[in-house]
Amino acid sequence: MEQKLQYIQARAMEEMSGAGSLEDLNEVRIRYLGKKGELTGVLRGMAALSSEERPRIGQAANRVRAEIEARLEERMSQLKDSLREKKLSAETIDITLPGTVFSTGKLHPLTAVTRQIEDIFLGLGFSIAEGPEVEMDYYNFEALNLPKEHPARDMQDTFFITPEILLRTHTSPVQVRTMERTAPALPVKIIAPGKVYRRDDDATHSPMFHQIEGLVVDKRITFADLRGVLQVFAEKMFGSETRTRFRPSYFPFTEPSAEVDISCGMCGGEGCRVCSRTGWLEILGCGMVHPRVLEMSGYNSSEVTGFAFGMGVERITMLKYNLDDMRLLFDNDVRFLAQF
Ligand code: 2NM
Repeated sequence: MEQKLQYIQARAMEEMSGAGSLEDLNEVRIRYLGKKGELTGVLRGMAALSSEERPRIGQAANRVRAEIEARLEERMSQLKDSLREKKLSAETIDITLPGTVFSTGKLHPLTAVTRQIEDIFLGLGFSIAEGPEVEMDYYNFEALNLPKEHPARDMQDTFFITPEILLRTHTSPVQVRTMERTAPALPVKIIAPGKVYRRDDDATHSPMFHQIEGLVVDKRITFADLRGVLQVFAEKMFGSETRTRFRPSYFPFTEPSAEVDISCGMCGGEGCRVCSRTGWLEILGCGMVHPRVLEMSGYNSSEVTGFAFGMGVERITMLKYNLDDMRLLFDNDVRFLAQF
């Protein structure tokens, strides 16, 4: 009997080692430990043994059973591991294949140009100031030396909310608010970017457009400072070859005032279709802040001077990308926007 048990154990061990799959292993288990299995058969046969033999054989049979079960567990985890290995090595990933291409979108050209202008002036030590688009008549006109009966008020057709509240026609009210808040402290060195509104609508005018105005107020600020800052701006924005030209002009809030042209980047100043054969392109207006504007905002104009300038972001963008119709910037046609 004991010999038979040893023989069963030896064969069971050999067959478990030889099992090449979990299915094979399960068949071995059923063959030996199942209801009609070989070891089960031996245990049944124990009824015929004498009461002296029975405990000894019983113990031996249980030991064989335990050893088969232990080997069964071990072999099962071996087979599971090798199955997993096989699956993993079959799932090879070719890391040289191109990855999934995600469409990232891009900044609107007006946003890109605004940020570029901001970066240039931040680099020159300016801070960015913001203010309300719905503004009081006082900040938009009165404090800028534009009293109610002033003819220059017609230059900007205004959207009024009430007789005293309107949509700002320029970002100058932000400059005024900043001076009012800062005075008498010095210096003021800000740019004010943002939306402005005028009653205009054609190929070159939109009722809403974007402006960036700059303002420097300090002791001994001169027109030479203005020219230097705008020359640096022109070179950084349009290329280091760019020249500037200051033509006398008029704004109620500056004296003297000027309009600034840059040399045409298309023809280098020779004259072409882009610059209407003049060699120059107008980019902004500027001037020395009117003493009355400084005074109204709380500065002593006999001790303090300042310069200011203002540019249209749409105009700068159209020049930079050679666009002929401003409405392209507002249509939001992705076929146009995807080109930048
Ligand atoms: C321009 C042209 C000239 C300007 C003036 C001021 C302020 F608030 F200081 F008076 N802000 N911006 C100014 C001057 C704006 O835009 C064409």
